[in-house]
Amino acid sequence: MMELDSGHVPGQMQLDWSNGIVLGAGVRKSITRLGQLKGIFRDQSAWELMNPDRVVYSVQWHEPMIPGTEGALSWGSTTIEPGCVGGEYFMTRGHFHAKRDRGEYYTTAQGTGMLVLMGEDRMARAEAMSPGSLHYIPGYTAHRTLNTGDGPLIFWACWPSDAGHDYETIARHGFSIRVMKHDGTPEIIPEAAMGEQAECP
Ligand code: M6P
Ligand code: ZN
Repeated sequence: MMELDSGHVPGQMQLDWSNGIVLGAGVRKSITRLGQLKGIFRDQSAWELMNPDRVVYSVQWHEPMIPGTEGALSWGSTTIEPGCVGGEYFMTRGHFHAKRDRGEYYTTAQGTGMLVLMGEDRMARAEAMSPGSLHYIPGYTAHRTLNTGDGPLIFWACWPSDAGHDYETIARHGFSIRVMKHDGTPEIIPEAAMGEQAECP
């Protein structure tokens, strides 16, 4: 079968919708473990005590065109495992798009979570995620997802293939709000108001 420059083999793709699985030729996959998330969680000493090999989230995606192709779209799922670090839920690294004006859609397939959105002015808000919830992420908006449930959080995403990921800005400045586990439920706390946090129950 013909192979495009992107490595994608044209052909029928299939989804296992509720489990976030992409089936077909040329599916890409990545796994992010705790050890790769230095500086993401607020409580560094709690993070250091945990197993660095523990999987926090995995992504699988279908990218039919060469990454960077203007006008092309990519499609994929993210599965965030349940867990927390120093009272903070397992979450994605989070990013702005390198091409800042590019937007993105998320929709939840399984589990419960929060989508944290933050503009370049650092104004932030969070949207609750549950099966069927649909989330539009406008351009110029950083986004990060957290699993607030006891099972996996699985959501689908569709993004422009030329959006790119700017992780550097988040690595330097973080998000302006955090979502903490407080008495078993999520609580949104401005970074500026964070005090000492309790250990995960
Ligand atoms: C979604 C999309 C992907 C992203 C992934 C994990 O599936 O937004 O582009 O890579 O979530 O998020 P992050 O890249 O911030 O770790
Ligand atoms: Zn994105």
